[in-house]
Amino acid sequence: MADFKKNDGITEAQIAVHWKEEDYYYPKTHFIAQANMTDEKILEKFGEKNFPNCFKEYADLLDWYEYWHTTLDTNNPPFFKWFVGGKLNACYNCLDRHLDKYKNKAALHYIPEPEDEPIQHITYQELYRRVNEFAALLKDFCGLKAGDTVTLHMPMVPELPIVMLACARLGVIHSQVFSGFSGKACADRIVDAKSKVLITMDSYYRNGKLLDHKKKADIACNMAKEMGQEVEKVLIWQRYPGKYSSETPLVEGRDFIVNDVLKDYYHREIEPEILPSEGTLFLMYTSGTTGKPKGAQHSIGGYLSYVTGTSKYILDIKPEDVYWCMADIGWITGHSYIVYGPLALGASSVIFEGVPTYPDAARPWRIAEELGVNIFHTSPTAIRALRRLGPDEPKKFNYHFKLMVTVGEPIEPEVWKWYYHVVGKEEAVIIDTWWQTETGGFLCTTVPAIHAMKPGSAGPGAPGIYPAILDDNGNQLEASSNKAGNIVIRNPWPGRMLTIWGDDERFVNQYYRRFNRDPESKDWRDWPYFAGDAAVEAPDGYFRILGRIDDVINVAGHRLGTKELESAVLLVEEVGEAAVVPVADKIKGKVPHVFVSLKPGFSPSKELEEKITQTLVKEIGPIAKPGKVWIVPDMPKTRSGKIMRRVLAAIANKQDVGDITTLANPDIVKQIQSMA
Ligand code: 6R9
Repeated sequence: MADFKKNDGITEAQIAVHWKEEDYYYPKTHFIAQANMTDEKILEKFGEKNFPNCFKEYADLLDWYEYWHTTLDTNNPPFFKWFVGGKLNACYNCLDRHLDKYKNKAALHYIPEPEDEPIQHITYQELYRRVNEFAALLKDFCGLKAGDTVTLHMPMVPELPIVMLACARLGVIHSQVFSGFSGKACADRIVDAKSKVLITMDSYYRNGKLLDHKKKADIACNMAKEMGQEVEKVLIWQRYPGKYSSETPLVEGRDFIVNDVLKDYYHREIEPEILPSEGTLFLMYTSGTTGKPKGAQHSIGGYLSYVTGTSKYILDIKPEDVYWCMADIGWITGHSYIVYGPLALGASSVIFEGVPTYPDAARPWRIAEELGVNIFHTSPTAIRALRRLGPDEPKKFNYHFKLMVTVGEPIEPEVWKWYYHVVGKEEAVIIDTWWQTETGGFLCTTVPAIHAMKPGSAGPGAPGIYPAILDDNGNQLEASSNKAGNIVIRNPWPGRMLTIWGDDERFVNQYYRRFNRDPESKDWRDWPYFAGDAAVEAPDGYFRILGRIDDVINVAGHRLGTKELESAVLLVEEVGEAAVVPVADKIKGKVPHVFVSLKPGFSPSKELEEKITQTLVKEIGPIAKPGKVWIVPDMPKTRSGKIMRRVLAAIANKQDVGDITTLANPDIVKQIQSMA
């Protein structure tokens, strides 16, 4: 545990908080009249004196084969366990138990990108049947059983939740890799998860193009093999059943077309496995501060309780709602709030292929009108893009949202107001939900029928979540201090990951070492969860999130580790040193800027800049495309030789570089500035 790296802490810019507080907005009575949580008494149940039993409220929304004997086990902090002794199955809770009442109701509405392809409406009965068949295939054709891992590299198609739920039925741990990620990124995750099976699709649509996705599977398998992990079977779904739509040939003995193999499993039913609450449901990889992505390992009982409870009380989902979350299922938002939470409640959840602004910026509103969507969930990046490209489009469509969500990054009050007035037509409540891959579900948000909204501010802790702002020495900053600091969660909660897959030490170091008061303590109060975000608490107890304090760049709501990007840039032969810094961007929130110095004998050129860009796209994915590549004569460095990323970030963001007198080569700063 000695390798704990103290982060650079809160920057000066973050400490001084000078903004003007925004006005409050209030939920309309028609919303309050129908909401799932309107009674402040329920909220009071989540008060600190009822911890941890308050979370029984969420767990009781599920069906358990065996009830738990211990709500929260804190014997081995920070490895907290929830609902210990309880037995359940996540797939059973999302499907089987709804069949009596809802078998003919849509579980999923699938919207393919091409507008001339029909929307599919998949009932609970059909989803149940398809999940069972695929579970039979996983069991008998692949020999997978509870506790095994499998990697998915699937696009936004209904087959993705089908695969996830089939895994959950068997207790097989799924690890879905965002489809936009490269074959290399997929290989890293296959190796870390030790998966022997990869499930993918031949092709999918994005921005009007049918992309050959199977070719990434070949790259992933070849690279994984080089790293010592052999993928024995690749299961390939067809985007158009009956037709293989990829240029990439099948590999004999390894590759199988799911749509063909599945025929042997038609009409099969598989009993759901009876699994322990603290068993693992899935892995979700997220970028960390060192190069290697970390697999957030989520539990069955705690996670499912938490996402079901928050879907009910915060998203206000009811079975009769049409709920559309535009995130990709390859990110945590999609796992928690497209698949598991909504389906556990028997809702109708929309799955959307493509991007919100293609073929035009009216696309989301057309869909909302056609499907009667009444709950809408997206990110500030999407909202900014829709606002820029089609500011008046929402008015032309006849839809009515009761609730809208923003998640993934801080939202500027101006953008929030457009969302409220134009998209929400002043009818919808907005919740700004702050949380992370690691946390499973919402941490800060308003309860929509109870709390007033404040643009740009996430809100108080979610029910049963007690956040606090600590300075770098661990002292709590009072709400009235108007000072930014490290946001922590003072208590454990059921949605939090169990650990980092295969790396308990990194889990402790990353999230608990920073503010732990006593490593021997068994009292949860001594183990605040360190989120790695800077935030400020207003006097009303609302938290405003300012962004990451460590070196993770949040591009359009997706986290990229600077170290991962730098490692990729260093693959370019000419590059001697690389530093990647986040730069503010009007649309995406942040984009990476790449600074490189060249090896001797090479000189800067446009071609080389392009080569670096292409390498990042190839190694990581299009999401990593840099806003600018700066080929600099030298990096600003400390005397001990460390690259001063802070100075580079200030230059790229056109800010004051601050004190540079401690640099080994202060003159370089002016030279780099002159390149801006
Ligand atoms: C759910 C998700 C987590 C990081 C998080 C923070 C940023 C998320 C936010 C927000 C301001 C919000 N973040 N929601 N910042 N306001 N409502 O996005 O998970 O991909 O792991 O990212 O995103 O910086 O630490 P993940």
